[in-house]
Order: sequence, then structure tokens, then C-alpha cells
Amino acid sequence: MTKLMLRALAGETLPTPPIWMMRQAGRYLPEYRATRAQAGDFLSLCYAPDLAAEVTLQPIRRYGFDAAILFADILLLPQALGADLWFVTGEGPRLSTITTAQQVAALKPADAVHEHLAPVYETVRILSRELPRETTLIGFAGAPWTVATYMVAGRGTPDQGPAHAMKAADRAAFSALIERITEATILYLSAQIEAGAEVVKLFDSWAGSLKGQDFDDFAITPTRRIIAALKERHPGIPVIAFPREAGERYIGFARATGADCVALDNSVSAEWAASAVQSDGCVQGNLAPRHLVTGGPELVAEAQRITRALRGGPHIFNLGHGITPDADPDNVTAMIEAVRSA
Ligand code: 1CP
Repeated sequence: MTKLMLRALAGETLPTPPIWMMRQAGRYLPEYRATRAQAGDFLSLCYAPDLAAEVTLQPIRRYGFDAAILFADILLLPQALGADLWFVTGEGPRLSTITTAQQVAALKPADAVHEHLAPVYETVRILSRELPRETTLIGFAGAPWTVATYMVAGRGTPDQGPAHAMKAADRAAFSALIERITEATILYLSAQIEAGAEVVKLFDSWAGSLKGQDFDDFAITPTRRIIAALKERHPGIPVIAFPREAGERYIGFARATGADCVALDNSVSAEWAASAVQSDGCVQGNLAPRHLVTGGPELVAEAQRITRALRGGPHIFNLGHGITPDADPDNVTAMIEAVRSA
């Protein structure tokens, strides 16, 4: 029997949607915090295949989600391309910055990333052996624009100002950076698929700050290129695209990029998406993560409203963004029950 997640991605309308959560392996779980402490720091956890596989499996054991997402981070790829990467406790990621054409040219070639990322492929191999047979394994990478915003600024930024500034100052150099990330991402995701990933997801967390032609050039075009290359190498591989906060640009995004599913953030309504986006195929989403902090009848009502709104077509139930560290693990159980009884 085909896995529920793969059936939804193939366009099947199901009575109950498959369920998983962005950042389902994370700090809200005591077992994650324990394994992370064992690893030492976050990056050591990402590069220790046994421990990364263990934290990937933890939410599957606890909740029986329909999909597991590889435990890694979108910033491992810039590191593989030669950027320095470290995490500052309580603040987040820091990278060496890239702002000039010379610095782009000095990055490692795309095919050099495999050596650095070999432990990630090993995590995927362990998971594909150890996951329950009904659970789908998702591999992932950041979409080029989002990865570039971190490489240019050297950190997370509220408005992606440094990346916009480089794009305005030297569009050719910025495009070369996007190009290098695009090529490397094709190789990285292709290797994840060869190691056992059954679906891949592209996280374009900052797509919402691209407007007009920039959205076409830096959100749609690189995504389309990556998807076309992956499908040529691995016919039939399903791809989920997450152009977070794309708003109206969610319309037609699947058609324009070749994605099998678009993930909706929680700023769009499920009712709107049912007619404007789901008409093109599978959608994923989009409960606001704060409901897993506050819980109660509002959580149940929201999870059921979304499930019912998207019931007329292929749907994967998920959050609109990652679960936060202050979420209550019991609220996740309540969310799953609400979706299944909607
Ligand atoms: O303290 C910790 O344990 C670190 C917190 C953490 C975790 C659990 C980070 C640092 N990354 C991750 C894992 C992670 N990141 C996964 C694993 C699988 C899962 O979902 O369970 C995935 C898919 C990501 C993807 C990711 N990393 C994104 C895209 C999705 C999103 O949240 O928008 C982004 C933007 C990152 C960068 C990143 N990594 C970590 C942080 C705190 C950030 C955001 C930094 C910022 O913008 O300031």
C-alpha cells in the first residue's frame, strides 16, 4: 500500500490528510534537548549521523507522524561552499559574509559540497533503514534566495536588507551567487534522494520579501531549475516548495516551478487557498504555530477549520511555520486528534 504522504503528493484527495510538522524535531521535546546536550552543540548534532537520525525519529515515535524530515539545517550548504558558520547561543547563526563578485568567485565549486555533506547523506541512509514502513522520509535544502540572504548578511535579518542591497549594487554578482547555490543544491538534493529521501522540500523562508520581477528571477527561476534537474535525474521524485509569505504569488507557483505541492504559511487563509492554490494540486499547511503554545478549544477549532477547508483536494496537514520551543508537547497530540476527527 502506498504511503499516505506519497498519495497526497501524487494528487489524491484523501478522507484524512497525512500529518507532519515543520521543526518537529526540536527544542519543545525533552528527548531532543537531551540528545542535543549529548552532541554538545547544534552543528555537532547535524554532523553526527547516529544522533541526527535519533532526533529525526523522536517525533515519529512520540506522535506517529506520516513523514519524518531529515535533521540538518539549510546553512550546512553555505558551509560546504566554503563559508564559515557558527551558532551564537541565544542569538542564532553567524556566517562569514559575501558581498562582492570576487568573493562569489572564490566559493568552492558546486561539486565540492559532497565531501563536506557526506555525514548528512549517512543520516539519510540510517533513516531509510530505520523508519517505520508507513513513514515517508523528506530530504530538504534552502531555496537559493533564502540561502543567499544568510550568505550575504552573515546572519538572519528581519528585512533581508543586505541581500537586497547587493542585488541592487551588482545584479550580475548576486545572480552568480544564486547560480552557484542552485547548482550545489541540485547536487545536494540529488545525493539525498540517492541515499533514500522519498520527497524533497525547498524552504524559501524569505520569498515574501521579493517583489515583481525579483520574485520571478530569484524565487521562481532557481526553484524551477532545481526541480527540473531533480526530476530529470530521479523521475517521479515529489517536490514540496515553501515560498513563505508569497501572498498572491502563491497563485500559479506550482505550475510555474513544477512543484508537486506548495506549502502555505499561516498568513494566507485555507479557504482562499482551497480555490486559488489547491486547484493546481497538493497544498500543505497551515496552522499558526502559536496554537501549539496556547492550546485549548481554539487549537482544535483551527486545526479542524483548516482540515475541512482543504478537504476537497489533495492536502498535507502541517503548520504555517516551524513549531516554537515554548510549545506544549501535549498540544501536538490534541492537534493530531482534532485533524483526524474533523
Ligand atoms: O538550538 C537548536 O537546537 C537549534 C535550532 C535549530 C533547529 C532545530 C536550527 C538553527 N535549525 C534546526 C533544524 C532545522 N532547520 C530543520 C530540521 C528538520 C525539522 O524541521 O525538524 C530544518 C528543516 C531547518 C530549516 C531552516 N533553518 C530554515 C528554513 C525553515 C524556517 O524555519 O523558515 C531556516 C531559515 C534555517 C536557519 C536557521 N537555523 C537555525 C535557526 C535558529 C535558523 C533561523 C535563523 C534566523 O533567521 O535568524
